[in-house]
Amino acid sequence: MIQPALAPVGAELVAEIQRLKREMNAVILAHYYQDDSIQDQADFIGDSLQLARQAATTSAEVIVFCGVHFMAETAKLLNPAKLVLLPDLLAGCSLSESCPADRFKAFVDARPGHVVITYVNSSAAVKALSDICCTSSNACAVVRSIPASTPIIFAPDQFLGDWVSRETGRPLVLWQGSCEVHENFSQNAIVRLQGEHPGIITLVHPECPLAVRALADVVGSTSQLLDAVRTGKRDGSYLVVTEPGIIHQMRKAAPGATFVMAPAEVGGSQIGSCSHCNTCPHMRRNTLEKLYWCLRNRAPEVRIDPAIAERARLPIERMIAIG
Ligand code: CIZ
Repeated sequence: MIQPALAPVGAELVAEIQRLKREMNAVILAHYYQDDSIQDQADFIGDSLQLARQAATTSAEVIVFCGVHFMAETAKLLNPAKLVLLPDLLAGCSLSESCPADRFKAFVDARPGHVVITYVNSSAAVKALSDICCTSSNACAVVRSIPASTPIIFAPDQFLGDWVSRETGRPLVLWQGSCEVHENFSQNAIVRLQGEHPGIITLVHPECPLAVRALADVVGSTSQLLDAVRTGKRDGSYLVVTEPGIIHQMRKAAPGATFVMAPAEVGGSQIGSCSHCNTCPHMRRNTLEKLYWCLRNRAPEVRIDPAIAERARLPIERMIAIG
């Protein structure tokens, strides 16, 4: 199809997105790390576990996944017959890329007898090598579901794995992957901000290194951090140490509260911190305009090799069954 040169703008763009969505019986799922403007067009906003659950039960014919590639792949694995669209197919994930399937296979093969737990932030090919998946919301529950005598490989996030190991008291064999956003928050800047805002409540994602988690009042997944705001002080101050897209829903949950974004470290602590380097460049590849074109063109579509999909589905279904 030949695209007209320009997408509509402003209110017309939003109206067209909603019209196309209704016309094609599509559901728009958006992750908390998406731009505010995309979250506002979504039918469901959530973390990857909540969105996987939505994808597993939706009656819509088309799933438009506003997130990164592995999340849309999860939706496709759960809905092999449905059209699953991702506004920008290049919206990847540094964590997922830190665990290539061939190297992971060698790692697993070298450790027979281990149960393999894979964070959903991984490719379908890596999930296909796994026994069960987890998200940051349910990682501890998934680890606890494995008999205490069984050794566990946990991949790909070393920092999430370290947190889960400390929370559950279970030793885990960790793949040494990491998320380029979460591993880079500035410890010095967090300490400085805590000093400047006495009483501020520090919310930290478990993909952050131990030294940053040690500064937290609450460590949890995006939905758990959002819950901490929902149930916390309505007029409190919160220091948010995860991708700042989540702040859009936090502000809606507690309009009277103050939210301070933690900055990233640039060039080592001697050089300083950057308040713009904490957004995920991959998540932010999706834009409202690309969402419009993807509905309009019914593309780009997420596809998975059927042989890989067959093996990758089971670990996700096992995770969803754990709840
Ligand atoms: O699991 C997810 O959705 C991610 C990437 C973060 C979180 O904690 O929700």
